[in-house]
Amino acid sequence: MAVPTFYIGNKNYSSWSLRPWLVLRKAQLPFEETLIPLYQDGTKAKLLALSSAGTVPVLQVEGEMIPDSLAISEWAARCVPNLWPKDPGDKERAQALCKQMQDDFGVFRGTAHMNLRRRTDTAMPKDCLDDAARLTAIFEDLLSVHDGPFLFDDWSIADAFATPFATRFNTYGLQSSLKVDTYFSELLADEDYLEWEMDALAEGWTIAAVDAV
Ligand SMILES: N[C@@H](CCC(=O)N[C@@H](CS)C(=O)NCC(=O)O)C(=O)O
Repeated sequence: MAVPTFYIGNKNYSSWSLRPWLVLRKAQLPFEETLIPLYQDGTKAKLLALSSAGTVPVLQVEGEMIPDSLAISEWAARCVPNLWPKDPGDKERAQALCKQMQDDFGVFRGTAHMNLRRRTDTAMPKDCLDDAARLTAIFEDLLSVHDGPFLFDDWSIADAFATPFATRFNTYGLQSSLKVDTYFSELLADEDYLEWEMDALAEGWTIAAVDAV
């Protein structure tokens, strides 16, 4: 099989790209990375040439284009074992949580954008903080019933999906509980994440509206 090509957005800003990138790394599946800088002249045409969704990430496997971060993660989980929790109930809960992390928490995601370079103590609006608190309450519950250090004990795709949220707590100086803070520290000390972050810090592209938050 030819090495898959993985199309991603800017590492500083593209939370959707970070998630399956971490999954592919943990799966130790080889891939060639192609980065498409977002929101520049010609970006949308390049994205639409990859898939009708017109977004990144997209994984090209042989002739097949797989758009969507969760679909790419599911593809990786079909290739190698143990990317989802072993316990069937936990696996279902992890899959549902990933879907929720994709679709829900829109106020938090849309206000406190992922922006790895940035550190700010700008006060975030109450609805954003409430949305963030709703998410951390879910993490707190999971961390209370498992032994850690991850949401379902061993690292799983759910932790890849939680990682962009952890970065937002750093960027915007948000508070959470000791248990959730410890979990976020674990995610942000991960060697694959740190490699992604190093690349992000070296990028020259900026998205003014996101940097202005
Ligand atoms: N549901 C998709 C969402 C992907 C998405 O919204 N990607 C953003 C990048 S972070 C994008 O490509 N935006 C460019 C655009 O919409 O023009 C997924 O999970 O992969």
